[in-house]
Amino acid sequence: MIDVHYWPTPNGWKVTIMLEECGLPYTIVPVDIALGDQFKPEFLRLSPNNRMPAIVDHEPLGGGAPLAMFESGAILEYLAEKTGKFLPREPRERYKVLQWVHWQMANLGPMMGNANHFKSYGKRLTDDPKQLEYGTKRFVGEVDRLLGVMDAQLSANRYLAGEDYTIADIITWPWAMLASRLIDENVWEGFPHVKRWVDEIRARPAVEKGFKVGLEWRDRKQSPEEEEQARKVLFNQTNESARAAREAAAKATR
Ligand SMILES: N[C@@H](CCC(=O)N[C@@H](CS)C(=O)NCC(=O)O)C(=O)O
Repeated sequence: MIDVHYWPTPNGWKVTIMLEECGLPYTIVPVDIALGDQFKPEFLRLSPNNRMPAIVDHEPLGGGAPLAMFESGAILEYLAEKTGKFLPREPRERYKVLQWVHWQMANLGPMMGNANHFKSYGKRLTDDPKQLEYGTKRFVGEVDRLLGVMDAQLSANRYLAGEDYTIADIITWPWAMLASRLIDENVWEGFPHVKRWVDEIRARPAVEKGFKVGLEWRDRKQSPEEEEQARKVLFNQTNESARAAREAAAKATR
């Protein structure tokens, strides 16, 4: 059994979709990132970067004690290795896939996250729209460029790494499919091949199932106090605050 420390966000969906695609049983452990669960001692022991997702595999590849892991890219690569699915073994084909996995982890995910920060969350953090202008332009511009890179690749290939569906698609889909919501509702007009790929993957039953895990938690209306708490937790993190959480975690385990 695999525990998935999870909240329904794009980085979380990567893992639930992969587990559904592989047919592996799993248990969800909710990490409410708005309430600060990512700083709890028991979670920091698994994920020292205080971000979800993280997993604990109780029957790990290679045997031995339960294996804990954070970072969605590492988790998907591990699950692919464990099941022999969605990542070819032959080196040339394997690295074709891994280069797109790393492309997503270093590019599309962080740029979309930052574009969303400036475009949506930013309004909750400042009353001065001028403060948001440069960041919005920079990150929305980068997302636009990255969608163009994907569109060119998908104009010549059914999937990101070629003709087969792989972890490169599973890891990229949860961010890419949000582009019309996070960036612009007409975004697909400029990227028809990405749109074709988004729709094709959306139709997979495992994707539908993985995407729905805990989705209702997102609709829960926050009280004004909870909103204030979420603002503090999510947007005021510093080395100081993270260190305080680490020290509290270390104390709790002594
Ligand atoms: N590179 C990490 C990113 C994980 C990440 O940013 N997770 C977000 C939610 S999508 C999170 O836990 N945020 C909590 C916070 O900002 O405090 C991964 O792919 O696993």
